[in-house]
Amino acid sequence: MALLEILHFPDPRLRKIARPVDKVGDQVRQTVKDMLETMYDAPGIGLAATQVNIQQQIIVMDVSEAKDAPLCLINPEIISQEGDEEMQEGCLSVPGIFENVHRAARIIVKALDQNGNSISQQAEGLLAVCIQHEIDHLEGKLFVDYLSSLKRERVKKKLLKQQRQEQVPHGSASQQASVI
Ligand code: GNR
Ligand code: NI
Repeated sequence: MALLEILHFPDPRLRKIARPVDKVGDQVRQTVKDMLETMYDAPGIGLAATQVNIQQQIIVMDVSEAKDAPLCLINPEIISQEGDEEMQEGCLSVPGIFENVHRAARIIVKALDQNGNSISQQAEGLLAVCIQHEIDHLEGKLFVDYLSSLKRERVKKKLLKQQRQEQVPHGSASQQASVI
């Protein structure tokens, strides 16, 4: 088991396109395990392989209250969608930012499960939102792409500032030294 590092916007690696998994073997199953562990630890309700710098079409989710219903979709494909729903979204790759996004209200997604079996999953509500959010990640897309370019630039500035401050935290030895 291993915790994986989650990339943060505007890291260009979040824009890479994931390739389909051609064989669901032990390596893919290990990736799924590590992704679930990373998602629960974060904590988040979903995680796409792109967010942990793996360019394979793998997503994991758990939208249950008790966090006891892990779901994994490999090579997911939305085969039908209807309706429109607006929900406030957040993203582990865009920490601290929450904005409303419109998405299809009900979807049917086709995918492979952890055993390589073909499955078809119907979803609505939070699960439908989450699946669409995760599939976007596999295509190099982030929820901030649905915001106005002005808002997105503000988010980018805020996160870059946060990331600079994490590199040189307040009260660190280097800063204290400069005061003396
Ligand atoms: O943890 C998450 N919460 C969330 C809330 C509303 C809509 C989508 C999400 S997904 C997010 C985890 C994440 O970043 N997945 O890619
Ligand atoms: Ni996300």
